[in-house]
Amino acid sequence: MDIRTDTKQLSLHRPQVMGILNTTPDSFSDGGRYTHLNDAFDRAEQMIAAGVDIIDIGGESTRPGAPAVSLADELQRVIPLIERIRARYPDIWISIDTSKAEVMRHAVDAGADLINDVRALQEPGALQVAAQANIPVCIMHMQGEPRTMQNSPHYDDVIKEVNDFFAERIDVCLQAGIKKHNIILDPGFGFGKSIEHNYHLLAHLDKFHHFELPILAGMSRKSMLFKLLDKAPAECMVASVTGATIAAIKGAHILRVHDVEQTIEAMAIVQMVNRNK
Ligand code: PT1
Repeated sequence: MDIRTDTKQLSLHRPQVMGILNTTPDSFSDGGRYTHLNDAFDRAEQMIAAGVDIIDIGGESTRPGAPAVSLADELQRVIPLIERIRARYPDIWISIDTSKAEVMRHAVDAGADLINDVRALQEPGALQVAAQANIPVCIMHMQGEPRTMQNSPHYDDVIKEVNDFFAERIDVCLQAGIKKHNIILDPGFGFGKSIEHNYHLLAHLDKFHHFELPILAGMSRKSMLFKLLDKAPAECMVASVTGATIAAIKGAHILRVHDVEQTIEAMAIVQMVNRNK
């Protein structure tokens, strides 16, 4: 299994690490736009030096309760950063984490190789932009909207409902002209799910392999880890690497993480175990 663009190819025979590069302004730092861009670029360089496979750039926070972001703000946060990374590192995979068709379009023009959409291309125009771009797209399951999704998540059967959602969205994507080999599936850890729902999904992650599509998993520093441990998100590195490791053992192909260096080490171990099966 692999993912491809016209100019790049990424083999998914060993788990691939997607490093999170957040560009949402930190309320504790009042550095200007330029400082912010420099800091984000420095972090991208660190991740590349560590051997990251994909850099995921997002300008809208989708954590529980996060507010919406305007199109202008989102573009201003992500586009200059994509351009700068692309100019300096032509070969690194760049992913754009957005739901807005306009952001997708500009990001692809600036050099993004993958569209990562937590709203699974359900916003106006997104399907068309993804089809036109002809690059891999990650479609994620979410119940509700980030602002309210954790209020009272409910499922009769979370595996079945995520499965049904994937089946329906794959159908819609194919009808819009997106190629099957460009679709990546993500169960959406933390998106309208209780702690129990999240661990049930992790325990049964292999139940999504029948689509024969790559699986992306993102648990890094999420409440399913830090609430369980009664810690702050930033103190959950070991738990995050453990979550990524379990997902990889259950066959996840791409792990979306903050702790790139540590997760790369863990994935080297997983790969050796897989090779000796
Ligand atoms: C994800 C993901 C994402 N997560 C993909 N993209 C976030 N494909 C952003 C919490 O419970 O899993 N897959 N883009 C971040 N979202 C969250 C959600 C962060 C929940 C934190 C929590 O703490």
